[in-house]
Amino acid sequence: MALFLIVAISNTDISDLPLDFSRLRNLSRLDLSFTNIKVFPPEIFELQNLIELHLAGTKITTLPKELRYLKNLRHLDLSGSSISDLPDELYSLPLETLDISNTKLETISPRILDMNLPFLTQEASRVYYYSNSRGIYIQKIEIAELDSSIFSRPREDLQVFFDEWERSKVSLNEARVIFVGNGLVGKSTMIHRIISGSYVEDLAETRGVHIEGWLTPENTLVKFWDFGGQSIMHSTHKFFLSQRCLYVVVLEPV
Ligand SMILES: Nc1nc2c(ncn2[C@@H]2O[C@H](COP(=O)(O)OP(=O)(O)OP(=O)(O)O)[C@@H](O)[C@H]2O)c(=O)[nH]1
Ligand SMILES: [Mg+2]
Repeated sequence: MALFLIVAISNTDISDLPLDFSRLRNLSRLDLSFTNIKVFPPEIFELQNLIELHLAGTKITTLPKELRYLKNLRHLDLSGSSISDLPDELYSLPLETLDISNTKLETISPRILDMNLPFLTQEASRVYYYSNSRGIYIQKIEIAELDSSIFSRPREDLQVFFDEWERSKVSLNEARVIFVGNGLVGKSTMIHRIISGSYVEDLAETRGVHIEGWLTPENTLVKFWDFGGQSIMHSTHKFFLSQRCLYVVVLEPV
């Protein structure tokens, strides 16, 4: 007989779980939202049948690596909590919903893309268990190291962004040169001229962003980021603008 055990002690003053709490081996849903809990209770790791865990509005700042023991966890609600970092172990859980809305993270790992879940900006229903709301809820999220509105971009843009972002964290003998400007002003032609040394007419219109590498005689890899200039692309540019790169704004061909 399947036994579903649910414990909801949300909105209470508790700050720890009782020691023998871990004996509730069949617990499937645990709601500790808006309690005074400040540290992730280690008793939870024993609850290997846990499917849904709510820690919304708690003062928990970090999730321990032991999170990986919760092999059946499908729904994790961290909304409005004090969480500042997500451990890599989180990304190997079989999560169907992750709610990190209203949180302030210092950074976020590109591994969040491995979860293969859509990013959702609406408010989450608090009853994930009965709903089919698969996704990562990111309403009002703030991430210190990046502009969180990047998550509204298509997945391919996100992958390019995160790949480059990761690479920029290690010291590479590399430079980044970003070409922006309206359509048909000669951005791609100029890049082609620098790389090949020749002027070629009528290159194809650039769609999205095209990255081309050029190894200088000094052995520095210069990466040219060539943005499509159609106005529809302009809203994408800001996600790729960062410090430590050279910008070339192309105005018109002569
Ligand atoms: N006269 C003149 N034409 C140029 C020059 N550079 C490029 N062109 C021509 O202008 C057109 C557009 O050049 P592209 O390099 O594709 O322009 P782009 O800015 O990359 O355009 P998008 O990819 O649509 O954003 C092509 O027909 C080029 O041959 C230039 O210096 N002088
Ligand atoms: Mg172009």
